[in-house]
Order: sequence, then C-alpha cells, then structure tokens
Amino acid sequence: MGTFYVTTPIYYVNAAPHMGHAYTTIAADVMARHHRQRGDEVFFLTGTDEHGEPVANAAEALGMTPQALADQNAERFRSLMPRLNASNDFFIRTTDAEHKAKVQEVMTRVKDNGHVYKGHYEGMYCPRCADFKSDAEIEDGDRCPIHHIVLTVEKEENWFFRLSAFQERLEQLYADKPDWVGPRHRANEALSFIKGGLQDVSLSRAKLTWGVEVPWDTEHVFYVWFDALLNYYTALSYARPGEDLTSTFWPPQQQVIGKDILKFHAVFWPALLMAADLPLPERLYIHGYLLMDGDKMSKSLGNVLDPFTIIDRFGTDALRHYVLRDVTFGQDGNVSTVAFEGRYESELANGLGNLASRSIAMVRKYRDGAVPAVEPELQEDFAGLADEVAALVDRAELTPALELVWERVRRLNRYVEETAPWTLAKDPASAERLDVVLATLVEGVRVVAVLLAPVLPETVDKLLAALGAPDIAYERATLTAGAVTQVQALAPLFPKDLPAPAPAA
Ligand code: ME8
Repeated sequence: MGTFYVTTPIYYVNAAPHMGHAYTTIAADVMARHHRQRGDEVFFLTGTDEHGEPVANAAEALGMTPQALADQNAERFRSLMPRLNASNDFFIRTTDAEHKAKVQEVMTRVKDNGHVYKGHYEGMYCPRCADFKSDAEIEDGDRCPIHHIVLTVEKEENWFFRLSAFQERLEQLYADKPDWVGPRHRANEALSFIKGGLQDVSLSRAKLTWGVEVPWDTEHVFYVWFDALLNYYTALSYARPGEDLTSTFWPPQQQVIGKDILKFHAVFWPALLMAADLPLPERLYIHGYLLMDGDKMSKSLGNVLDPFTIIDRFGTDALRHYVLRDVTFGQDGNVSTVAFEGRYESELANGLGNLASRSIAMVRKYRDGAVPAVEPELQEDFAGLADEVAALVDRAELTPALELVWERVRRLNRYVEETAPWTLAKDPASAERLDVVLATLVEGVRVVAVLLAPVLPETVDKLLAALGAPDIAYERATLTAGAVTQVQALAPLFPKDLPAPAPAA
C-alpha cells in the first residue's frame, strides 16, 4: 500500500468535450479505482487548459472574451466527469488564481537556476497546436501534420527555456529508466527526438495573448505549454482547502496522455522539472488515437462519436467497457456504433449479464436464494488471476488485463453448460454436486465483479448488492467458500430492448 497519483491531460476549452477526451479520462479513472481497491491512497487529477491562442482564437471567432468561453466550456468538461463516472479528486482550471501564482513561482525558480534567457526566434507555427514545428515535422512543405492547416511564419523576441542544455540529462534518463515511458515504441520515439538535437524553446509570448503573466517581464505571458504542464504540480498545492498535498503525492506514479502530446510530456516536461529541481513522474503512458474512418477523431475534423449519446442510450459502463476493450490501449483503433453494439450484445448482455442473471436465478430457484457454503470448483482457472491483472494494470496494459477477466466470464458460462444445473436439480442424488456448482457460479461471478469494478462501477455495485457482498477490496478477488450466503433477485444488468437512438439533429 502506498500513494498513487494519476493524471489526464488538461483539455483545451476551445471546443466541447468529445470521445477522445472521454477515453483518456476513463483509462485514468480505471487505474485510480483499481489502486483504491488495492488500498492505496489515490489522487486522480483532471481539468482544463484555458490559456493560449487556441482558446483566444476560438473566443474571438465567437465574439466572446476568452474568459467567457473558458467558463462556458470548462463547465462542459467538468460536467462530463460525473457522466463518465470519473472519480477525479480535483478538477483543475488553469485560470485558477492559485495555479497562476504557483506557475509564476516555479518559473521564477527555473529562471533563477539559470535556464532562461532573452532571445529571437523565427519558425513555422501551428496556432491550433500552439506549437512551433521542426522541419522534420512539417507536412507537404508548410502544413501541420496533425491539423493539416497551413503553418504561419512567426518571428519573436522573447524569453527562452534552455532545453538544449538538458539533452544529456534526458538521454541519461531514458538510458537509466527505459520504462518510464510506455509503450516501448513511444519511449524510442521520444529518445530519437532527443537524439536528433534539442533546440531551446520559446517560453513566453508578447502580452497580446491570453495567459499567465511572466513575473519578471509583465509585457509577456507564459507560452501556454509551460503553464499547462505545470498543472500536474500546482494542483496538489490547493486541491484540498487548507492543506498542501504536494509532499504526499508528488511525483505522479502514472500520467496518461494521447500520442499527439508526446513531445511535450516525454521531452519538455522532464526537462522543465529538472530545471525546477523537482522529482520526475514515475511513469508516463501514451495511448493511441480513437479513429473513425481511419482519421483522428477531433472536433476540428468534424468526425465525432458523441459520448453523451452513447451514455444516454447504453449507460456509462457500456461506454467505459467498449473503449478499453475494442481498441488495444496503447494502439490506434477504429471505433464505430456497429462494433459498439456488437460488444454490448455479446460481452455485456450475453456474456456477463446472462451469467450473472442465470447464476442468481438458479440459486433462487433450486436453493431458495441460500448459497451453499462449500468449496467452489475452478480454483485452478482463477489461481493467480488477481495478481496477473494487477501486474498488467501497473504497466497500463488495460486491454490485456480486461481480457484476463473476460476469459473467466467465458469460462463460467461454459461451466454452466458443462454442468447443466437444471439436469442436476431433477435428481435428488445430485444435490451435493448441485451445491458445488451453484457455489462455484456465484463465487466466480463475485470475483469477476470485484476485478471489473474499476471498469464497470455501476454494474458491479448492482451485482454485488444482489450477492450481498459489496466489498471490492482487492484481496476479495479470490474464490472462497462462504463469501456469499444469500442472493437477491437481480434486474437485467444490460437490457437488450434498448430505446431507439435519438433521431439525428
Ligand atoms: O492537447 N483519440 O488538449 P486537447 C484518443 N490542452 N484520445 C484523444 C483523441 C482521439 N481521437 N482526441 C483527443 C491538449 N484525445 C492540451 C493538453 S496537458 C498539460 C495539455 C485526448 O483538448 C488525448 O488524451 O487537445 C489527447 O492527448 C488529449 O485528448 C488532447 O486534448
């Protein structure tokens, strides 16, 4: 048992939340819930990134002030969290006064440590990424590789962060701790970027833009990425009123991001922390893109699968399960309503839902709801399962971890077919055998439920309530005699006769 601090990126408020944002949040939430089960003291942070050109430009286009747009859209992100059943301990907004003051404090230390100077810069810039692109990154001569828009040429006189000075220390970091970034190919990608030669990066913008004031030069605001990255650190100092959690939770055990922001998190971020004399995060995990029709889902590309629509129709758990199950976490993968409905039916309704309802129904029918206190079978199939799942989650391998559990769901459904309790029930001589089968089923369902609690929190609540065994502490994830003594009726966990989808607007 220890502490577990997990973060998502903070999302831009220039657009409404979409499935990509839901995806990262769900993944981090699963890790947070899993660690709470293991008895760790958990802090789970998410929030919104509210400064910089992406927001200022979007506000201007809408005829709003940046603050008004930020307030409006931050609220949409904040209200996404309970709808996803995200158990975040805090929601940071980079316009919070406490965040801004702490950014100024840390950046002043970076400057005092000698890592900041005034200089000139000219380069190709993407206003949507708020990022200068190196020659190797530029697509078709003048376009952003992510947004495919024409880059602008920007010339600046401003403050610079001496990133180049961290080249060796960063190479050493990757040599000493090759696992600090996962999956492995992303660590290699970051390392090759570093080995390609690091240039100093602009740290401030002239004050025309919307951001945190540079304390030693009030004509400037910090370049949004410096302000944004530091959220992971600043939040701990004011998330809990009257208490500073920094010494309890810093550094994070796990940060989760999408591959679009790898460079910032796997290169700039450790360098910035080194420059500020702060300990580095233990692990950064970089997941892939959810794709629709092979392209990255994003508001600006207009190809968005709406999480709210799915939640309204199928429930939160179905969405949580689908995104982690259908796309291997860490890789890119297509998502579609057809694939979603397929998984819902086969794994949730027919797989887990059917297993749970028939197991409980049989105990009620043949034993009046009383579960025989006998040693369950299938011990071998469940031996070591909880430890294997925990080891995978520790490496952020969420999809294989889920697969291990679903193997047991399938095993239990096969067990029902093999043992045919309805036949045993007809023969009084088979009463003892039926006791074992029923105890095995109920106990197997309980263990599966405990392991699925981080992914399907609502479903597991209902299921464990029906089993009268609500405890999801991780050590409860082993088959034991007598863990469940009496079952209650269970309404279908995943109804098949769902309301028709709402007509397209
Ligand atoms: O980049 N598939 O914010 P953002 C999977 N504010 N994940 C996706 C996705 C997709 N199609 N689209 C978005 C920013 N994401 C900065 C971050 S952090 C200090 C600052 C997820 O609103 C994924 O986690 O553009 C990605 O990294 C993040 O949303 C980008 O969110």
